[in-house]
Amino acid sequence: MGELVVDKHVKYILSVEKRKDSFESVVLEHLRMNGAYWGLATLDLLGKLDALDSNEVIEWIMKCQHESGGFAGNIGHDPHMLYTLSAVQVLALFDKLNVLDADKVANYISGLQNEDGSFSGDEWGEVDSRFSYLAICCLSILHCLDKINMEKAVNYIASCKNVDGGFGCTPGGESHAGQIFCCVGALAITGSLHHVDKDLLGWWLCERQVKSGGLNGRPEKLPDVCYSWWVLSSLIMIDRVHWINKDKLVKFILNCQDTENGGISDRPEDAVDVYHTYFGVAGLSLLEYPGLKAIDPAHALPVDVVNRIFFQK
Ligand code: GRG
Ligand code: ZN
Repeated sequence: MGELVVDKHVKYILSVEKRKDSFESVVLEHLRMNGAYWGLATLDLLGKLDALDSNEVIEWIMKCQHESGGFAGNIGHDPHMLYTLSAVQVLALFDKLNVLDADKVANYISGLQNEDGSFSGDEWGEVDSRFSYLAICCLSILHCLDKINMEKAVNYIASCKNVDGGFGCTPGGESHAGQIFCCVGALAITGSLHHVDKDLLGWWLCERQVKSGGLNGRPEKLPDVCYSWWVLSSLIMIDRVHWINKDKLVKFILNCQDTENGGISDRPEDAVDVYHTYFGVAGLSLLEYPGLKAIDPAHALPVDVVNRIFFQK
């Protein structure tokens, strides 16, 4: 079996960061804040965050902030909860949370909580349990969880639970591994994991492993490297990670590498992208692959960064 080609992946991430006018960058322009988080978190897990000029990144991030306190995906775009969390996560990676007015960001987020405890993603109002996670994770990093109605927020997430033990995007919505990560992550951060039926959900999650060793996001679907994150992080948070075959999953992820030019794809032989590179490396970190920083399954940040946030002044 091949090994993780660390230097190639570092080179790949740095080259995408520089290629701001490439096809991929143009298509993903509105998502750049997300891309920054995926790319920089990958570099940090690989121990190479210092390969990049942090001042330039931080300056650009602050230009994406709106009067409302929320962040956009790029300069001149509209703010959204998704980009707001990515911006806060990248600043946390660089140990630069102090450049933020935390209350201002927290007010933007708390303003998106609805009467039933759910959250909208932006001013247009779409509701999804994903947004509950984004809000709770972001406020947790900013030490501002007291700005929302936590009891209602937790009850809303619990109302998205299904009879199969999984969670959907709204009450009654089909269980999907991505949505399960969001709901379990938010419940973990708020100390509310008693709402999860760990054995039932653990069983549903470990059934996501297919013959090739990879994980899918729901029954009958193809395996995909990103579910190494969505499924595995959830299994870890409910203490059931030993229910899957770790060695086979490591092999599946390593098989999705472009060993020549770097980067990881969704499944073997497909084209690589930054998103799957991040979730592949993050998955390997959860699997304790040697040489990688450990990652926190709930906050989706390296453990040393999370420790700095919560145990250091
Ligand atoms: C900080 C890690 C982190 C996340 C932020 C946005 C978010 C919170 C979480 C998204 C969770 C989610 C819904 C992930 C699923 C993404 C995905 C691969 C969707 C594809 O769904 P389908 O139905 O694909 O197109 P399948 O695999 O089911 O065929
Ligand atoms: Zn994927």
